[in-house]
Amino acid sequence: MKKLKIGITCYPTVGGSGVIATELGQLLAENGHEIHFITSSVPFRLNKMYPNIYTHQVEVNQYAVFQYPPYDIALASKIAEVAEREKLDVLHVHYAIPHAICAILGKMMAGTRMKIVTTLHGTDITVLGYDPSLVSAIRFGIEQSDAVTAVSEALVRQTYDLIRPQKNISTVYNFVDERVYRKREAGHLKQDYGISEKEKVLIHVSNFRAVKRVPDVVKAFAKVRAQMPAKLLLVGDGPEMTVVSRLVAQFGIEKDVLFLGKQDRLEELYAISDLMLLLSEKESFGLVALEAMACGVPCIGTRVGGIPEVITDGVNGYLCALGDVSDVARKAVRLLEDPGLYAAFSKACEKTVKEKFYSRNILKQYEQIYEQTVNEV
Ligand code: GMT
Repeated sequence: MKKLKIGITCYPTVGGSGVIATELGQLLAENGHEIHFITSSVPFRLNKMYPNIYTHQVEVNQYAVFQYPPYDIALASKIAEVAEREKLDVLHVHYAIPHAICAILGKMMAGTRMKIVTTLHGTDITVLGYDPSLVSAIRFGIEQSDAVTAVSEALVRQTYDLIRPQKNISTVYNFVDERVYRKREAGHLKQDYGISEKEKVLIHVSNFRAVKRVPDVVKAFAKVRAQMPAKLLLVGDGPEMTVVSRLVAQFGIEKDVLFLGKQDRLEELYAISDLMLLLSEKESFGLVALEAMACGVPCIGTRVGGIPEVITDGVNGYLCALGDVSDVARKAVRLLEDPGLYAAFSKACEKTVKEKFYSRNILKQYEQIYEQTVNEV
């Protein structure tokens, strides 16, 4: 395939959409494409030097006349500047609002033939899609993009239901870098955290927003803890943290719940974990579940959004109804008490990642989409 000049816009701070955009940029660069990140800061997962990756920072100035800083206009202007100067073939924007709109505006300002690919990640549809003041803008962004993808079949369906765009949306699943997320020796970390060998380790990773239902994670864990020695690792931070820490105190399980805050090297935490809990009420994909599975850690998730496309119930993990913490605990104990069943699930997790979400295959799908749009008149 012809090597392309590809711009990438995403939210560069913590979050699954930013992670996918950055990992994709790195894989594309390794495949010989020239990558230009156009973002408000350097993406947090961009931690290796590539001679063919460039970053362009969007500067948002605050003037007294503005009630709100004009990020959208600044981004569109930066897109126009980079598209024109670097002669970008494609701009791939992650998250519809405002990125798809800014891409369209930037392209018009630059007057180039650059193609726009938009990837929908989840809350840009499942939360913002309920806001009547945004629906037309989201629909416009989707319909004016040259190609649109979503990270699960469920998200494609929800987009048609909520936004009703006249546009083909294809599913391109998320992926992980298998060189980082793989089964590895735990080393001393479990001991360093003061967790004994006989204790099982459950893990939850999120941005602690209400949709993640972290209180359900704590409730399910309390039930597991009543039946076996176990610890819960809570990784991440966000608005629900106060509620969650109060609940932990209320259950009297402070000694067994470790609040680790935001962490970079998740693969090391998965190496000491036995089970991931993802009990969200909205989840278009659940990238953290895939990361854990790539490390051989099965996941219990809610039967919500795209989670059932990642977890196959009874094969590589379990699915439960939203809020049914008793069922979560029952299934967790069943899995953790049966070494044969656990080994089979853990192996199935690795197989799923290699077969259904293999990064090279996902990369190829994006490359085909770019090539197709570039060749369209
Ligand atoms: O989970 C979040 O709240 C962050 C959000 C984001 O925009 O980064 O994550 C969304 O995109 C991820 C990457 O595609 C998906 O794995 C998450 O499931 C999705 N979150 C939701 O749908 C709530």
